[in-house]
Order: sequence, then C-alpha cells, then structure tokens
Amino acid sequence: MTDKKVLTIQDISCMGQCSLTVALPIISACGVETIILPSAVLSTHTGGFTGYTVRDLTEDIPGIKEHWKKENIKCDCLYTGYLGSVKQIDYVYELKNEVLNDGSLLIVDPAMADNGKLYYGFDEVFVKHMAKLCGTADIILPNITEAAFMTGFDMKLECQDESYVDALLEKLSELGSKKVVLKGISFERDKIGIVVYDCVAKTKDYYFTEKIQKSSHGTGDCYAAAFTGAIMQGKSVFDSAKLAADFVVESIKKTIGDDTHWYGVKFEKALPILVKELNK
Ligand code: PXL
Repeated sequence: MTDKKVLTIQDISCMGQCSLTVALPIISACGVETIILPSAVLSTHTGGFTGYTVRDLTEDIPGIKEHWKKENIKCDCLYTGYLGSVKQIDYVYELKNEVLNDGSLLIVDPAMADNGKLYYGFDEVFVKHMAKLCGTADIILPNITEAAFMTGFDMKLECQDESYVDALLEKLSELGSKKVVLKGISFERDKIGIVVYDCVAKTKDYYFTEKIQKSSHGTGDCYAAAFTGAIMQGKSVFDSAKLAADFVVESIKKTIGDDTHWYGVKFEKALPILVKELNK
C-alpha cells in the first residue's frame, strides 16, 4: 500500500513557531509523509523580531525540482504557505505541473497578511500574483485581511454579519478556486469561526469556537497544517476545517499565562488532542 505524500513549500523561520517548523511536525503527527521545500531560511519570523537574517533559496528551487523529476518523486497534495516573492509563486505553478500526481490537491494559504496589514516586505504586486495563484487552487485558506486585499473588497475585521461574509465569499469565488475556507469570522464578541464555501455548489458551512482575546502569531500556519493533515487522512473539507479550528484554540490555550511566549503558540502541547480527534 502506498501512503499519500504532501509537498509543502514555505520558509524555515529557525525560531518562532511558524511556517515549516510547525507544518512538518503537525502534518507528520497526522500520520502523513511530508516533503518540504524551504523557500528561505530566516533566523526568526518577521512578526516582532528585529535584525533577523534572511537567506533566500529561490535559486535552489529549479535544481531541487529537476532532481525530484529524475527520481520520479510525486506527491498527492501541494500545500503552499509563506512565499517570499513573485518568482517563488511562479515556481509553484511549475511544481504543480511537474511533481503532482493526477488528481492531487493544491491547497494555498496566502500567508501574507493579518490584522488588517500585509506582513513586512509584501506589496500590492505580490497580492495580485497571490490572488492569481489562489485562482488555480482546489482549496484556499485566507483570513479576512488576506481576502479583502486579494479581492479589493471592504475590510471588516470584527463583528461582521452574514451579508458581508456572503459578499466577500462571492468575490473570493471569482478568483477561481474550487473551495474557500475563510477564517477569522466573528458575528459576536466571544466567538470566532470559519466558513467553508463550495464555489460551484454555492453552499456555506459555518463553524464557531470560543474566541480567546489574545492575538497570537503563527496560528494561520498551525491551522493550514492541521487542515492539510486531516484532508490527507480522508476527512471532508468541513471536518478538516473544524479539526484545525479546535486545534488552534487548544494551542492558544496552552500558551496563555506565559508572557515570554509572545512569538508563537505552544502547538506541541495540543498535538495529542489533534491526533486523538483525527483518529476518532
Ligand atoms: O506565519 C506566517 C509567517 C511565516 N514566515 C515568516 C513570517 C510570517 C509572518 O510574519 O514572518 C518569515
């Protein structure tokens, strides 16, 4: 029996609990083999540290891809996270064509903005290219900030209503993906949630969890990794979206009370719960 493999492309932030340092352990804990393609190596992430080092690995991508082709290495899902440049987005199209099996999934987490702002180093040009990449995906995982940037629609970060979400989902579906998991929806102060939108059937399924009043770095990456692991284990998009939401809430809860841990969430402590829920 051949098990499914995920290829994930994103950076290694050596310290800071985001991108590959969370994707690899989380997807592995889900029992899924993970091939990694590091797009850059940073000493830390860019969200609060200063003076970090960056080594861009864009130039290494074609050689890695060619070697995989020679070895006939193929995968069943390509999951993209934080990408550092338009050139790296272009390589994603090549990876999709050259190293994915037929019928494989492309999952795109735009990973470029949160809380109303683009992450350091991103601009409108990158946003346009990311929107185009999202259009070729099976499933996209934007938060409200990324969704608003990519569609040019109003940005309403809190206390949205259903008509706002409907309009934003319609705009997102025009980008072209098959499904959208929109994150960070809040209709009431102490609840936060996601909606899974099927762009073809036009169906919507909401899921809400308690909202912990704490802004946490890296939760989008934890979400995307748990979602991808669950999908690869055969869960539905909605069940995967729910599992990932519960996992993020647990990870944030495990971090509460440690003020020195401002740079990420203690997702490691929530992995046993994720695995238990996944195998129920
Ligand atoms: O969590 C997203 C992320 C990933 N990688 C790097 C980042 C960020 C967010 O700031 O800086 C390098």
